[in-house]
Amino acid sequence: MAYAYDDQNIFAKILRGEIPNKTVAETDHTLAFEDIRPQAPVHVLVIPKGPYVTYDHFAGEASEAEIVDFHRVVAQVCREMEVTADGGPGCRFISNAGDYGVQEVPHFHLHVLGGRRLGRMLQ
Ligand code: IU
Repeated sequence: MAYAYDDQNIFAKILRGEIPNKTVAETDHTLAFEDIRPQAPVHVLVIPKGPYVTYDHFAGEASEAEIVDFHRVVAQVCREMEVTADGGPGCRFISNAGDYGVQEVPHFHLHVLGGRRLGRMLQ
């Protein structure tokens, strides 16, 4: 079954400029902005501008330019927020997908969480 994209989701509205956001970084293909309910001192969401529902949807169907750009923005966000693990304190990347992943917003987004020591998630 193919992914169906709902263009009324909240991140689609943010991308269309219908809802404000606190932008951290923006390129032609990618937007990074602060999460409205931060779970850590640094909590940035990185989203592609294209209509992708989950990480696997994006990774499978986006162009190489979109995929490379997205990941470069992730790296830029980590540098700007000073959460790289390269001599810095480190961070966590999370992307929830679908029902079992408890995804709230059906537009692919990567959470970048940092600024405090996070609890262990996977045993
Ligand atoms: P999830 O991975 O889909 O479960 O997380 C969605 C995130 O989007 C969550 O952390 C919310 O706080 C965040 N968010 C937001 O930043 N702005 C919004 O208007 C809404 C949700 I709705």
